[in-house]
Amino acid sequence: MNRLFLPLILLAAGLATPLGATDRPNVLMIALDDLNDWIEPLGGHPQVQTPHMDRLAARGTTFANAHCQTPLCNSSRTSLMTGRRPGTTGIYALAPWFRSVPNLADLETLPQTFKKAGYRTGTAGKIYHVYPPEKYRAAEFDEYGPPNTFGPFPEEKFVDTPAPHPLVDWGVFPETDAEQQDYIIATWGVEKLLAEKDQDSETPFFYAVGFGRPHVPCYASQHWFDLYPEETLQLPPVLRGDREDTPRASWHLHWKLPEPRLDYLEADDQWVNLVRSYLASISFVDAQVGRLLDALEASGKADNTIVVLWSDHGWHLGEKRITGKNTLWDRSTRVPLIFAGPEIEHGHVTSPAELLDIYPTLVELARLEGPEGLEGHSLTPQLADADAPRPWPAITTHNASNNTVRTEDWRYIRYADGSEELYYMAEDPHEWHNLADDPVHAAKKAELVRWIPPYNAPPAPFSRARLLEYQDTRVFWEGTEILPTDPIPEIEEGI
Ligand SMILES: [Ca+2]
Ligand SMILES: [Ca+2]
Repeated sequence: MNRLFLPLILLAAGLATPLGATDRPNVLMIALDDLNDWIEPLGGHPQVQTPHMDRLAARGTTFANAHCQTPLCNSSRTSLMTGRRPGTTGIYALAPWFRSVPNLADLETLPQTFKKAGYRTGTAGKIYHVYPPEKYRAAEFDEYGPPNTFGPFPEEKFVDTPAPHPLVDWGVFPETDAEQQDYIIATWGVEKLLAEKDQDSETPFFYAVGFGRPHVPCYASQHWFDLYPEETLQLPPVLRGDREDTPRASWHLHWKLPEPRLDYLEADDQWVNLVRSYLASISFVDAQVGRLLDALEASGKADNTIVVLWSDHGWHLGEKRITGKNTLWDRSTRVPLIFAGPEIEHGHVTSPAELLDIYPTLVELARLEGPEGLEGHSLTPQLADADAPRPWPAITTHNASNNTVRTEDWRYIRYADGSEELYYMAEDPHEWHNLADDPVHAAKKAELVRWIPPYNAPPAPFSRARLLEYQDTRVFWEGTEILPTDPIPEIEEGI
């Protein structure tokens, strides 16, 4: 019998027996921030160079149709770490920290499940949006390394973007990789892994290392820019007038952002520079992933360590006339998701997967018992056989009642005001042609509508930053009403 299916049967029979502590696999979780599908295993950009994520994919399973549950840092990470949908918790925005919300305060999280089972847990960098407030910190992980800072920063911003946000910047900086906070974060991981070599511990480890790149500022040293010569750089494909068939509600999701619109990038001749800087940042952070993988191999523990690599959501670089996240299209929802390690075959899965699935998958691989109420589905069938059937689509929510359903070939979006989009991804991978009003596709639309969550919780108390609320027919962006006649910022009102 395939060992993988044994625990399923045991679980089904209610007889799950945890493995002995020493038999359990270790876990190395690697998180990227704002990394879209521009990695070699996903082919989102034809020129991107990510040899280390590629080598991880070469010994594991890549989920090529994986999607975040919400395209924003805090909410996506809260969903992944609690195993709950944003529409269940009401965490949609950049704040609050979920434990400050009374009905969420006691949720068991992914590291807690492992900690409870006797794992040694540690983290560095960006796993949650920021490190938990001091009083909650010890309950999440045993040990904390250096935090994410997105630094270092030059004395002045390089690019004069319309919103003077200090993080929204890009260019060649600093002089050496070793100055970057992500390098320092990786070093912590390297040291922890190398120490495992001489560690005679009877308990396995759960280490979570989260990088800040390629989230803005897209700073990387010159040698990473040299990988992407300006003269041959390919810009992402953009259809002029693409937004003419998307409803106004699609603009509400990213009404006013620190990230600039494509109009600005073109007017200020920054499009090539941003794309190049984003690619350079990706290759830099890929090298930090490589340092962790090298250390894992040197530790002698690679054969008994599950590696899972993910990004919290994607990022637009001009597509649909914007940069940044905060959309329900593939550019914003599609993410890298790669598993490697014991009981994981080499595979490329094209059926949908969700970041929400990471929690139940790791729990099952480690033969642990997760808490009640996890909303994802274990991916172990696909880790054993990439073609294993999967009946569920990927669902992404951005602020209450804006939901999208992604299957292998289709995407359906329904916004809070009832307006819709429908794309045949198999033939229209850039989501250029909205078919929602085409009667030819009425039956397909009806089939997809059934997956839209029937209820999205209202925003949790203290929600703020990137918060969109509908009150009857009135619309509020970060607390300020959007009137039906208001010009779309930086689009209809000029830059
Ligand atoms: Ca993010
Ligand atoms: Ca269009």
